[in-house]
Amino acid sequence: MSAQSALRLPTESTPRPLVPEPEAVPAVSVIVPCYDEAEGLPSLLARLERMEPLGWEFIFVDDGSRDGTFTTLLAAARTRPWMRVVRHGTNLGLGAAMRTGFDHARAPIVCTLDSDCTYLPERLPELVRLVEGGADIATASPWHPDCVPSQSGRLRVALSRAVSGLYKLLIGQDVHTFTCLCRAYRREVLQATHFRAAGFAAVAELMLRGMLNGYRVREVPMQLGTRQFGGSKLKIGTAIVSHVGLLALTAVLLSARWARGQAGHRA
Ligand SMILES: Nc1nc2c(ncn2[C@@H]2O[C@H](COP(=O)(O)OP(=O)(O)O)[C@@H](O)[C@H]2O)c(=O)[nH]1
Ligand SMILES: [Mg+2]
Repeated sequence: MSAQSALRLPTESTPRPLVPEPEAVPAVSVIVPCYDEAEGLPSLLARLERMEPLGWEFIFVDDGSRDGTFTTLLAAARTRPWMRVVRHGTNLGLGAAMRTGFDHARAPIVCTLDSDCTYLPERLPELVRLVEGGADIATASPWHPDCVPSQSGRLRVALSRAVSGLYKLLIGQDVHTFTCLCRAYRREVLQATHFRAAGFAAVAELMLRGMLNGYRVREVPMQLGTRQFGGSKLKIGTAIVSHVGLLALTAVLLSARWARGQAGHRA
């Protein structure tokens, strides 16, 4: 891509990288989905700047933000070679942004990170180490029994906790948090695990489908912090409907697997 085309602002909804790709493949790609996060970006970027010695790449997916998110990201990327910026022309949702980010990730380990610093970016290396040590997926886990309770909004926390409890019950594995975006994945997991949800439910769907494919999940107890800038983009009603659908889908997939097992025994 020429420098000129790399800096032209896109108008269409097809995402494309806006910063030329450096040659070397990094050890870790971190996908940071952003929607109307202009207020908090300077603080996030200052923290990520201090992680530069790790040599990781950070791919920001701006999802049709209506504030200054995209221009802030573009301006920052001009002087930060570790940053790449991709944009959806319109808001397509968190799940769509994750898929776009994964399509652009080049490293053998791929992380996702909230842009609002409610999980400390500095703790990502703990998740990466678990994947390097053999885990397929490593997730921050605010609902782990060893974790300090969160001080965040009560309804938001109760919903996320309850949903994770139901997924745990259904899937029958000792994993406590299914809804946390702060994760690390072995690249192959993402290549083999397709998820369809467009919005927030994609985070749980990817984990559940991965587990149903037999991938091993490890958790790091990590406290969910309080948002310092802007507001949550989660719409509680939409999230409940999506999770009910996903619970039903998981039950169907588990029954189908059980039926296949029974047929295998009889054959
Ligand atoms: N790309 C993209 N990111 C989103 C969207 N909605 C939320 N996010 C990002 O996903 C992360 C979590 O969202 P947030 O609003 O903090 O949800 P909460 O932590 O569940 O309250 C943040 O980095 C948001 O900017 C979206 O529609 N598209
Ligand atoms: Mg948040």
